[in-house]
This record gives sequence, structure tokens and C-alpha cells, in this order.
Amino acid sequence: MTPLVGVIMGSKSDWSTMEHTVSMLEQLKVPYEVEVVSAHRTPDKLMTYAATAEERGLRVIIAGAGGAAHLPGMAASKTNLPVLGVPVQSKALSGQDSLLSIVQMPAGVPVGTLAIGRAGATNAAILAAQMLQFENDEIRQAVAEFRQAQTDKVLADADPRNQ
Ligand code: RP5
Repeated sequence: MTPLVGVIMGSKSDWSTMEHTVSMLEQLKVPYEVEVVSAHRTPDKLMTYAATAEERGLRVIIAGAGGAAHLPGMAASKTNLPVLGVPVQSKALSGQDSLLSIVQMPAGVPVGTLAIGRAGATNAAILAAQMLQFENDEIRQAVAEFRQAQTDKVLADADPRNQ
């Protein structure tokens, strides 16, 4: 099936974070593609990737990067698709550098910025599925089931002593 979501990351070292995006996309039945595209090390590849994303059938781009994290913003500069940015938790500054690099875009070129690390990577996938769900019944059903299961699990045992 043609990928609807493009998952890119600045380095293979981002995979331990971004694998949570991919596993949630799989759970929510969202067709995706995934690869390393670096804003700093492969800038020409990034420009081509973002410029051709829409015509290749992608509908959302999820970009994860750490440190001086220009990947989501530069991807957003070359496509009209929605871009979701995941700040990877960096070693030096615990991902605060990544977050601030991604979130503070100038007006006119939005990047939907998620939380630092695993939570952001997971939520990027859920948000992408929620954006796509009304064009795809399988995704809509998977999102509804995931959200309901999460609610049911909390309601089924509200005693915090049971870990
Ligand atoms: C960024 O630099 C990547 O997104 C990664 O988070 C960070 C470090 O990359 P490596 O030096 O581990 O390849 O571009």
C-alpha cells in the first residue's frame, strides 16, 4: 500500500526514539515509509525528499531530530504537507536544545512540535493517524480502539498500589 506517512530522522542514533513512532503507526494501521535524512549531512536529499513527498502520495511527514534539530523545519520549508516534529533527547542538553530548535518556527512555516523523546515519538504517530482517519476507515477504527482500550485499562484498575 502507498505510504501515507513519511518518517524521517537525522541519524541512525535517533532510531531508539523514532521506533516508537513506527510501532504506533503499525498499531494504528497507517502505511508508512521510514529512513534517515539529515538536514546537515544530506541537505540535498532532504530538499528532494520534502519537495517530492506530496506527489509520491505522502500526506504527513514526521521528522525526529536531536541537538541543532533543523530537520523538521527545513522539511516544512519545502512541502505543504503537515510536518510533525519530534525532539530527540540529546545527551548534552537532555533534548531541550532539540525542542527549542524545532518548536520556535517563524509565522508562516508551521511544525507541529511534540514532546521530547518517547512520548513525543508515540504521540506524533497517533496525531498523524487522527489527521488521516476520516479518509481511511481502517485507521479510524484502529484509533478508536486504541483510545478506548487505553481508557478501559485505567478504569479497570484505579488503585495506584497495583503497579
Ligand atoms: C542530529 O544530530 C540527529 O538527529 C541526531 O539526533 C544528532 C546526533 O547525530 P549522530 O552524531 O548521533 O549521528 O542531526
